[in-house]
Amino acid sequence: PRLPVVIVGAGPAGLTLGNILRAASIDCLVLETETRAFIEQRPRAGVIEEWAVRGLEERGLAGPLLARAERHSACEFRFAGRPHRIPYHELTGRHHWVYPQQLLVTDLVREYADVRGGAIEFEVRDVRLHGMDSGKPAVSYTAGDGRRRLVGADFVAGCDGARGVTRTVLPDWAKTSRHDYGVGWLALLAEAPASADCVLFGVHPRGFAGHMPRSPEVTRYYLQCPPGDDPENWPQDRVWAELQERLAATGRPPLTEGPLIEKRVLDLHNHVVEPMAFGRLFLAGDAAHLTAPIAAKGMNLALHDAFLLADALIAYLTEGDITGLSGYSDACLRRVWDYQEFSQWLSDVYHGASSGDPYRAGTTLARLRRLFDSPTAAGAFAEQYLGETPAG
Ligand code: RFL
Repeated sequence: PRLPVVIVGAGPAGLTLGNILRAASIDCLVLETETRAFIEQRPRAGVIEEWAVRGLEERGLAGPLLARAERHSACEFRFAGRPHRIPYHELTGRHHWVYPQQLLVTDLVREYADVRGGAIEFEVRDVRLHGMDSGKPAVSYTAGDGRRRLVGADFVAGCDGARGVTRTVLPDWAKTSRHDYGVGWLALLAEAPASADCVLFGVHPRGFAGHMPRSPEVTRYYLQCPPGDDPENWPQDRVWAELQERLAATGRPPLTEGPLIEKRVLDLHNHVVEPMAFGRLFLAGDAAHLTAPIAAKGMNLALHDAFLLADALIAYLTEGDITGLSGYSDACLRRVWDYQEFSQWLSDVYHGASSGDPYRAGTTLARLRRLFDSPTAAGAFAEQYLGETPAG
């Protein structure tokens, strides 16, 4: 069999792409290593930028999100025991939408497979790409029934995330740029309601701490820790004591504690693959660029790529217009690099005070003062935080 598009990976990038292609009556097949139940329950991101929500809405993919997501208007830094609110909606007219990634994935799978009649295979193994720079590109994989299959595909979308395989067929001349922050974050999910009406960033000499509301029952927290630290070093009491201390601020109540239902250490690093395309292969999302959760950008970039790739594939497959595909990598990478730069800036703000380097601590303090005292600086921050940048 031969298909116009095979999509490897059923994350936000792959499923968004599949949905848009199906709406244009383009046949595709999504291949996913995990089960449907697993991807519908995998908790990760939670923040979606307003332009991305608009993009989903324009493509008929935001129904449940618009009904259930919370809109946030501000974030708050906590520094030297004091709260500093950045009212980003007042500054830019834009919001952040809080909607757990697993709910978005659930909505997208349902729409793709159950409503738009898209083909999807779960629990596949050993996906391999063949002849991406030839006239006969194909994908082979072991299906759930154990049989090896070979599918011809005019185009392959590599949407298989940071640990995927599609990226590995890029030729030697493709460039991977890496940045290691040298910092670990203990990523936590607490069965507890949020402790504030917004995202909190604790910049503290003991290390960064973050509070990210997810749902009425669950809140994500982050605690800076040494890279490679063992989550077992962080029993419940220690976690809450550190969070309470790093996020304390006068006039604000203590955090609402609850059982920790996820506890894992992330070593913060980023990478960017350039170009994001090779022959008939087009990468999208984390498969092409990993962004540590510092600025909550990864899922947004995955959606941005998926919108551009879908439009480009539709233009080519329905009208023979190649311009979108030719410009795809450059168009994605503008926003990717813009967000990389912001993540680096924000990482310095988060981690400078605890770096042990008095020079970095001094420049961090200067950045924070500017952010708190200058409406112009706060406005520029808000623009980048919300992704409303000229790069888009
Ligand atoms: P995904 O979501 O990783 O999906 C890839 C899919 O491909 C499957 N797969 C394969 N399938 C077939 N063959 C193979 N060989 C395969 N290898 C893998 C995987 O099972 C999976 O289903 O990539 P995608 O679609 O590019 O989406 C990217 C986002 O998931 C990611 O950027 C975000 O989760 C990052 N992120 C955040 N992003 C935000 O925008 N806002 C946030 O608040 C935010 N918080 C986070 C995050 C990531 C986190 N972790 C766990 C790294 C918080 C955390 C803790």
